[in-house]
Amino acid sequence: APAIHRADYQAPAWWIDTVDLTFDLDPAKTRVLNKMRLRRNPDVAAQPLRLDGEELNLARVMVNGGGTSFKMEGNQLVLENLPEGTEPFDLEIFTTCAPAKNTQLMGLYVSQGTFFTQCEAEGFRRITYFLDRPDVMASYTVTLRADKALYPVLLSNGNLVDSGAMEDGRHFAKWVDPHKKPCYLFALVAGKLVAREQKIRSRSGTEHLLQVYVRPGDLGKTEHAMNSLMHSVAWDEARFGLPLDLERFMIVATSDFNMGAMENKGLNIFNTKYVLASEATATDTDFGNIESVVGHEYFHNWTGNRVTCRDWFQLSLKEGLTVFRDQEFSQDLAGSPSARAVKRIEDVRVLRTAQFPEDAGPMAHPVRPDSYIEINNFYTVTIYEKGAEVVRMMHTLVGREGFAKGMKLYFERHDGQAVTCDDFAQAIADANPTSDLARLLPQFKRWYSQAGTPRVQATGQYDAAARSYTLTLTQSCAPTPGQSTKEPFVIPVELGLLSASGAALPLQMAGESAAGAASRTVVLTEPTQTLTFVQVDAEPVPSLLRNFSAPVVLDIDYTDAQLLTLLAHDADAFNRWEAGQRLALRTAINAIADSAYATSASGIFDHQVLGADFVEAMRSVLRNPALDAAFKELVLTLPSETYIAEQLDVVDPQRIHAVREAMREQLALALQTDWERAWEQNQDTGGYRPDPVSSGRRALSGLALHMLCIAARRTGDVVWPGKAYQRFKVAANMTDRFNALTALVASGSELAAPALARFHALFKDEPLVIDKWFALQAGAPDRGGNVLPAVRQLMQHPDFSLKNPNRARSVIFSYCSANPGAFHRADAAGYVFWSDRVIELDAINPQVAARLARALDRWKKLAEPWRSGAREAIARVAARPDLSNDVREVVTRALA
Ligand code: B3K
Ligand code: ZN
Repeated sequence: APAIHRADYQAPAWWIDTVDLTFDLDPAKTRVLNKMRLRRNPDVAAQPLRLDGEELNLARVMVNGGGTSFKMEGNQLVLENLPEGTEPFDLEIFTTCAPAKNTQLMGLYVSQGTFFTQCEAEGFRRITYFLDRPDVMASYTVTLRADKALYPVLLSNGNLVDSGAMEDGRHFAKWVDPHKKPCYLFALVAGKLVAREQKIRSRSGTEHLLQVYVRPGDLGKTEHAMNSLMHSVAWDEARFGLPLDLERFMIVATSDFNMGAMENKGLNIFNTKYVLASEATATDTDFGNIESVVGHEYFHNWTGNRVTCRDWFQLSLKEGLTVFRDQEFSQDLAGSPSARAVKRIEDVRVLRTAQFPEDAGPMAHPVRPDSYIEINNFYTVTIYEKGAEVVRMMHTLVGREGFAKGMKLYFERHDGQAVTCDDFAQAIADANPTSDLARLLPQFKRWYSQAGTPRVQATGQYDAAARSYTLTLTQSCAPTPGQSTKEPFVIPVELGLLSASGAALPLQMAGESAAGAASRTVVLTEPTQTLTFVQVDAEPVPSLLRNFSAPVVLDIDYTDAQLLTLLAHDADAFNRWEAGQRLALRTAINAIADSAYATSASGIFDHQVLGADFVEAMRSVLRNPALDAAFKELVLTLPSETYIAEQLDVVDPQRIHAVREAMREQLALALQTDWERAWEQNQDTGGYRPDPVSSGRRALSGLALHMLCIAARRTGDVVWPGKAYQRFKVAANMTDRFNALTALVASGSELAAPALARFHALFKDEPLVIDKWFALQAGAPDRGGNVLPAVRQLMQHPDFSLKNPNRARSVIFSYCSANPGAFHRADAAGYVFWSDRVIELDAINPQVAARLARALDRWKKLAEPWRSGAREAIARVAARPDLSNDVREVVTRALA
């Protein structure tokens, strides 16, 4: 397939004003009658009407009630003899499709006997012929007809205006959406479902009905999703003045879904993973994810639906902004400054372990890409998470109030329109005319056009005689595919200075008459900038990029002593955590590179590499009564193998794994009594609540138990594995139960096998829990190459199915994308397995296959023999003549 270029954008030659769809739903053959009112766009040169369609059987085309000539060109239905002039006319198209055969889960499909749709990005064309592009916005009327016994619930976007019985046991429902929308926001659902309902009243006094639809047995697991939805509605109104604009807002859960959820107007469709939760079946992380995904989809109602994207290159217009909004929502709900910092650290961890590698690999692309072959490949961490960081920087540059004003102006200007990232940035800047953003807007927008992660190098120079401290900050950005040189970015750097003993120093810069606050934001715009601080009594410790104020890599040569000062004293919680991560990362990198540290023949790295200072600093954090448990858990967790690998030019995944495991074991042994205390002090009292404080306590006690089981493996202790097994058996909630199970599995305890068997027996009727059971085993630490055979075994398990995306992800992705120590085998068997699965999945579901294909993105960094093995496996996939566009694009770019 040819690449599509952003620069080639042209407005549509035709507008579709109204769409009246009638569905006769049948799994084998669904009939779709599509009556549209169209007119020529007078601003565009006359041309034939080209409607997109895929895997449709065309039965009839009529114009103004009569026959018409048409032809097919590839997947397009082309009509040349349409009425002249700009008067609207009627076009009627009758097609059929086969939802039961739809394994791609795009368009109309059947999941467990219920009909669902997924139209973003280009799934509507699999339902009917249409102008399947987001800048064509129409008013929809939808009539659903189906067997009443099999499909008692019939849902579509908007308001239910009519319903009733038909002959032969069938019934119908008619829905009218009061808002114009692009077709990617169309949805229908039909099946046996039940709903939790909640009436709410908005600030302005209007009543709304909220509904969460699930399969009958799941109603008891919908309370948290409903609470999250109510919080979302209230938050958007309170923080941005954006009310719910529908009488009825529905969420429907399905267990067969390609991603997390979808923001269809008034009818969000969700993966069950992001709806269903009970304390017995869902972890604290699941509860947190449900809150943020429910929020995310709800917030799209304004950022995405009321104002949508002009074309798919603008995807981050809605996704980056909506991720920023859901991150702020979760922080606001978390409440305390410490809980906010924990959420920020978690978000940055995702950015740095997933987006930074993407930005440095073959799929690197700007937040607003210039071209793509398959748009589904561009629902990426760059569009979403880096896009959110770009919005966050705007927020930093104009301030919280200024940003709210900017949002207001954005909706005043663009409500009901399909617009661009430029339009958004312009609105935020125009609402804040004296801000740095307004002053620097063209340069700021390089964040949209230039790919790659900028690096900021910082060096400090203290002049004792002048009592001044000079900080030199130099930015650079490596080439990315198609972009060999980069212009400087606008980089907000929030910073402060600490005395050697950790006191916050008031900041006074050269030329200023008095000292100001102890933290401020400096905006970098030049390749190199120098900042001079005066009235500084002794060499300070700089704390830079506080709260991760820009998505960059900060290179700075801290001494260990400086990092220990920051870890113990920085006023910024993010940088306290960051200092601990830098210390651990430095130790890991040195140990990996040091040939004096050999690994044994069986791959064990048996050396003490953590220094006493680091161990004692970790002990102080663990013992510090002023710190929250959630924060301690983050500080005591070593940087991931993926993050360590990103810091290296040549990657030996086995050595990284072995070194990190050794560091963990050392930390487990050296802090044994403190882990015991952390375990004891953070036991649950009272009922389960997934709030930040109690979930933080569970996270820390879970880590402690894990560390105690790791220590036990070395000391031969049987008490802690026994306690873990006991906890596993009696735990009152899934978080504690799963943490205990993880500790047994990850420490290689003999009790792991009986615990896994028991866990399966307990939860055999809970698919989302069985996903965890699969994922834990496929993600287990490798012992002598045992994980790959175990994964092959898991694929033979009666509960395994490649067709269910959650299940495929729980086994195959957990192994290929989340278990580097087991996946990167010297004999390349992991890579061969990967290539087989990519090919196999591609025939079923190209979107899921293309995600899996990304697992080897960073193959060029691998040392031999991994590098050659990986290249061969990718080439093996690429050699297939019958690949989808999705997988073809990924492997072609990987080999380029
Ligand atoms: N907008 C959808 C993602 C659709 C992905 C299509 N391949 C979910 C979201 O971001 O909210
Ligand atoms: Zn989204």
